[in-house]
Amino acid sequence: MSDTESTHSSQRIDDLERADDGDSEAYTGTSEKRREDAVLLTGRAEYTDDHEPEGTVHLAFVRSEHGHADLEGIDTSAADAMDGVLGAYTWDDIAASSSPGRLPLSGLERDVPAHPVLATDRVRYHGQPIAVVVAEDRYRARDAVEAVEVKYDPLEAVVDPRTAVIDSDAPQLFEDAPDNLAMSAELGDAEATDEAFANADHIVDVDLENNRLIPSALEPRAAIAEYNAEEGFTVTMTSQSPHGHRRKLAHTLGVREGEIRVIVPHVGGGFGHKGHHHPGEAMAAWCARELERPVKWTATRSENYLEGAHGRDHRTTAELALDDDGTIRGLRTEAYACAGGYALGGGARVPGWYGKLLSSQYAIDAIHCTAHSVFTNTAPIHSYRGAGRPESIYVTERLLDIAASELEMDPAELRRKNLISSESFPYETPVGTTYDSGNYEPAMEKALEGIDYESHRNDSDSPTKSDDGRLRGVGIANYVESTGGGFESGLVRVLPDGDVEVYAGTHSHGQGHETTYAQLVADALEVPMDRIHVSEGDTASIPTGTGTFGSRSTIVGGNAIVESAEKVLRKARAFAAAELEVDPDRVDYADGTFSVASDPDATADESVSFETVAETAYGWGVPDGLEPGLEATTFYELEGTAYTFGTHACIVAVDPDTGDVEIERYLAVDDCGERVNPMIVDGQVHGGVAQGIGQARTEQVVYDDDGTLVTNTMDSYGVPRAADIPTIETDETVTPSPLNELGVKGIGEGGTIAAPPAVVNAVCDALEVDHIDMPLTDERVWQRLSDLERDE
Ligand code: MCN
Repeated sequence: MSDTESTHSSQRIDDLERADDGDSEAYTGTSEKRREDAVLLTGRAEYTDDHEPEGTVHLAFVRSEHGHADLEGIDTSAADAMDGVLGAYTWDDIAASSSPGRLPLSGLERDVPAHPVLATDRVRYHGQPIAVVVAEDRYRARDAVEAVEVKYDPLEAVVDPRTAVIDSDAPQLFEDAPDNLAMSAELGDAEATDEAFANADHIVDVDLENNRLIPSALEPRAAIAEYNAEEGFTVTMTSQSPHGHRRKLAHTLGVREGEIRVIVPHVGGGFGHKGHHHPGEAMAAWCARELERPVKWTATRSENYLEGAHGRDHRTTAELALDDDGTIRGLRTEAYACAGGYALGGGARVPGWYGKLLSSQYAIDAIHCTAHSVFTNTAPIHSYRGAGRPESIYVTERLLDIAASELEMDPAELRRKNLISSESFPYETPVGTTYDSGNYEPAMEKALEGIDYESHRNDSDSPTKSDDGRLRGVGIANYVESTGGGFESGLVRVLPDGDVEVYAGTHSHGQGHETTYAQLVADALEVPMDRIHVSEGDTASIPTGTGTFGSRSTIVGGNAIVESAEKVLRKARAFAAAELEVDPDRVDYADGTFSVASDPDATADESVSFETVAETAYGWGVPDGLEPGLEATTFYELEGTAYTFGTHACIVAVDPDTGDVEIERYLAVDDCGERVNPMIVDGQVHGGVAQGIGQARTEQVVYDDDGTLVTNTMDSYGVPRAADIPTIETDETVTPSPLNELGVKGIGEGGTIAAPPAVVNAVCDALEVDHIDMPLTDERVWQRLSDLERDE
């Protein structure tokens, strides 16, 4: 695949359609229209809340009004007595049942209790579930919630992770987690880093906050659970990982995985938080068993905000050591990362991954990173699009700009000087990460040229500086993104008429797997794409799976299904060989037809079609030595991690009177190896960049000192609006990953990683300041400009 022309968001989709020149051109690498979009765009797609089996009743939560409090009593009697209420339950009911009632917890050093589905005797964050009521309809359920009386004894709260550790008077959330530490992780070589700093000509530093975010998927979390003693549980729910949720539900309910079937219909966005296990789905299932009625729970937007896993929330001090000529010698960071009131799954371990990308695209002699994961009276934190990678790249890319200013060097030149050279791959960084492949300079040069960097930076006559009274700035950010990880299952089944079913353990919630996987399998089997039917989202259709997160579906799921297709084709070849009465290695296959290889005397009937082979495979006369059937399942495990990379660049104009920041241009140059569907890749970049701009400009979760969530609606939490997002221009380079046959890497999170530093670097350039913390709201930028004026 070669480099393509830049595309941008306003380009018509028709232009991107696969050129139909009649040749049997591969589907992979072409911008096939997303086949899933017809139902999504015409409102025919079924989401979890659309599913309502007969007899469904509705569950609503009583949630903590305090950030930190002891529970002195819960009275559900008035709610219980209300018309249409079937039951009201508290932790005492869970404790008296066969279910452990605690969400799974992994990898912590401290012996702290896991998140209970309903609070036991203390609440540790605003919105923590305390009780549930189930009623005939959702309105009565909500009314009944109001009738539950909870007596609290409020406690002092702590919401800032650094304060929670270093302030000896800070309230302690758990007895067995002294200083509120969930865990501390260290990466790199402290001694070597100290030495690098001791010998360096310059040291620059920054103290920064990576602002706390709330994933704002269009569809809130929801679950509907059905139960009967014969078949066990069927839980239809919003999930990024159907098999993962089955495993987690089994843990929380105290049943075997085989007793649960998880079905996941269309999902309206996830961004990480639908991969985690929350009390909602567990309580719906628990109540379904208790009441023997289908129980539905659908979060309101505010509930999603109160208790959906949040993201980021790091306080970091970081230092960079350099020589006079700009050679980077060392990098040192200490981060305090919020875990929330409870650790959710492996969420409290996210800061442990954080340091692994601190090297970004640069050859740095020594790095040392300490990261603390800290309990505070806030909603649990887990992975949100990027999960650790945006936090680390932001630190390094901010330090680079601060260093460039200190050394009076051009920020692009400083980056160029320190890039890991293309001959150095695989490259091991000082924090123990091995980058599989990379060629950083061409992507960076493309971005610089594309954004017209030189004229913005150096041409004093350029009209771009301040011809309309606004302050112009240009910012660039290089990034790497770890993608892949773990195993994935992929099943390919050829039906007797030659149609092909594909099942994967991943679950698309906007990424277009139905199209992408069909492209891959159609190419592997050399059959038309419309004969491929892709399914995800039912634990009954495939033994197990891992799920969609970590930008892993294309690289791990894609390779799993392609390997299964190859196995199927090998078997089909054996059937064809028996039919043609030759050895399998004498059988050629092209475009759906098997024929005898290079036999000059071969006649037309010495060929057999894919359909005929499929029919034979399931028919009465299966040739001797062959088992009937034409299907294969692969559990594909990716050895290592594939590192996507790129450079994003933008131009901003800041109004000095109002602080308004307009992003005048944004260009993303990304390299995710081979692209299966370039249009979807562009879409992924657009979405990620929009979220990254949201973090840079408008999004900030605010808790008050008592631990009350202030930003609990879309009115108060700054999800970016369409007008905040500029036209996003995209371009690419292609450096295949050597770790997998397809040469692909993931792309799902690159935008959220690169956009925050690109935008902040541009605004800092415009204002001629070293650093401003995100989000760069108009008010914050205006304030900074006023402070600068006052200091002059
Ligand atoms: N792709 C490709 N070639 C590649 C890599 C990817 O063509 N080399 C295309 C494929 O069409 C694929 C899509 O890009 O379907 C995304 O692939 P991949 O990078 O493998 O990411 P995943 O499918 O595993 O998706 C996960 C990733 C993550 S971690 C988050 S969070 C996220 C994201 O994707 N959440 C999303 N993108 C999202 N997009 C939407 N619309 N909604 C979300 O919630």
